[in-house]
Amino acid sequence: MITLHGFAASNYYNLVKHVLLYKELPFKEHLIYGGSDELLAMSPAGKVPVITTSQGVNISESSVICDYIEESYPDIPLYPKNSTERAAVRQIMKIAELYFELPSRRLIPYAFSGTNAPESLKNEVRQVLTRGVTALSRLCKFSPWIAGEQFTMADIYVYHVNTIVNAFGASQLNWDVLGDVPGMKQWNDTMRQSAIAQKVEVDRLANIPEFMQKVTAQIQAANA
Ligand SMILES: N[C@@H](CCC(=O)N[C@@H](CS)C(=O)NCC(=O)O)C(=O)O
Repeated sequence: MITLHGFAASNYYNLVKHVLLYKELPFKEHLIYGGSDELLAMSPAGKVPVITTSQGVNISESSVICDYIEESYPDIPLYPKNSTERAAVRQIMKIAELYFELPSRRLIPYAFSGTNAPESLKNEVRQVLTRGVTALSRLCKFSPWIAGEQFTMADIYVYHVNTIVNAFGASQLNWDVLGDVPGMKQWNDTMRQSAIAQKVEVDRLANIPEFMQKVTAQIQAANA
């Protein structure tokens, strides 16, 4: 059985969990936070999530884990059979990661410490997010799923990327980023209503108090 290591406040953790639940695979969850030797022993960059496969092999990096799960457990597929269509799905995922997720994450330290990000940083983040909005507006179909008729890995991936865009990019910049990608908000709402997304959200909310305690302790230690 797969073990999923990490914590439910992490959107990267949640997207892998969403994939496992969608594919109806049995798995165990092991609560672990960043910064521990135990995590470093499994995840070379010390990042969450990491999985331990049923063969006892550790794999980190969420998109790599998603591909591993798809290749090892193809019964409920999350990628199209056709390689060109698969590339289109992965292109959406990569663009969402580079131009939505990563710039939004740069604002997290300011949101957590309750300070205002410098205007220069906000401008940089705005520019990258604008590129993401333009690219995703060109690529996403929402007919009804993000890459077209088939529900794919990109639906799960971008849905969880969007939690970070909303929580940090949009809120810190006072900009409804998702609203600028035609069709994205409606699709995001549909995704949010799924039974799996609801379960993942319940677990996320349950983990937030403990996660925030860890974050606060880290901020205090850094300022001491
Ligand atoms: N590229 C990684 C990023 C994972 C990541 O940044 N995880 C965060 C939690 S959301 C983490 O482990 N943070 C702890 C740290 O950086 O020490 C992936 O796709 O899995």
